Amino acid sequence: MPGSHAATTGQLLFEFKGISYKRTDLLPVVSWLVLKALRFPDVTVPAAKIDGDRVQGTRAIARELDRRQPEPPLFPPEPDRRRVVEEAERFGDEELQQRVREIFLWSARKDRSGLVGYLEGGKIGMPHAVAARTAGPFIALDARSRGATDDNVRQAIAALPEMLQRIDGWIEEGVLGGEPPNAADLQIAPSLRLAMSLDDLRPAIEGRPAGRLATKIVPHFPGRTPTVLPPEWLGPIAAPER
Ligand SMILES: N[C@@H](CCC(=O)N[C@@H](CS)C(=O)NCC(=O)O)C(=O)O
Repeated sequence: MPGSHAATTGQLLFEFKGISYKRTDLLPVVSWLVLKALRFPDVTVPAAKIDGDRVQGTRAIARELDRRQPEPPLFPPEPDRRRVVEEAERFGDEELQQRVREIFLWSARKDRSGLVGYLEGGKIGMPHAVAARTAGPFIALDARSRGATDDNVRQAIAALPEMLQRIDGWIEEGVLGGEPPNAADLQIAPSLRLAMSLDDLRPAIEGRPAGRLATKIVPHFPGRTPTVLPPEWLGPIAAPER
């Protein structure tokens, strides 16, 4: 769906290469069945059919697009610099993306009032308001299957300061935030933007280099979730008292 951070990375990768694509929007959980029916090996998006080949996962898509169309490159040519960008990309995929997913799914399950916004522009075969109103069981199932438990979400929030520090550090070192962006920029920015769509997390992100980079790469990210997390969980990202 339009508010999926991983799917946004998929789109950014095609757009970066200037390769046209047709987007199919799928609601969470329904997507599992559709992807299985289309014979994709896994049940996650982005999942792309490129000239008939099935390529699934943000990192696999980045490499496949680079292989098919080397210019503009998604990775620096020097092996040492490429290694660092690949590590930042891996962190974005395996750590940041999942932590943000846990916090988002937990929050969306608690308060579905903002859910309709994450469908903005999506063609899902039914009115968005109806999808949002009936999303409860789907969000609950998704949250359970993706480990959005109280414990995991508390840990995810506690891990945020270090993750943001790491991203700011990479920006300072020039690993991220260069012009043009690289695969790690395109991987990390949508996860930060999804995090910033949560009123609970935005204040901790928007004013720092990580937040500015995310907004530059993804100027508009759909959806907004009101404050819903227990205040005592937010201690690790609370603004220091003046
Ligand atoms: N880390 C992988 C997986 C992406 C992923 O988990 N995507 C989510 C959407 S953000 C998904 O397909 N979820 C299916 C579901 O949980 O229902 C990647 O970057 O491609």
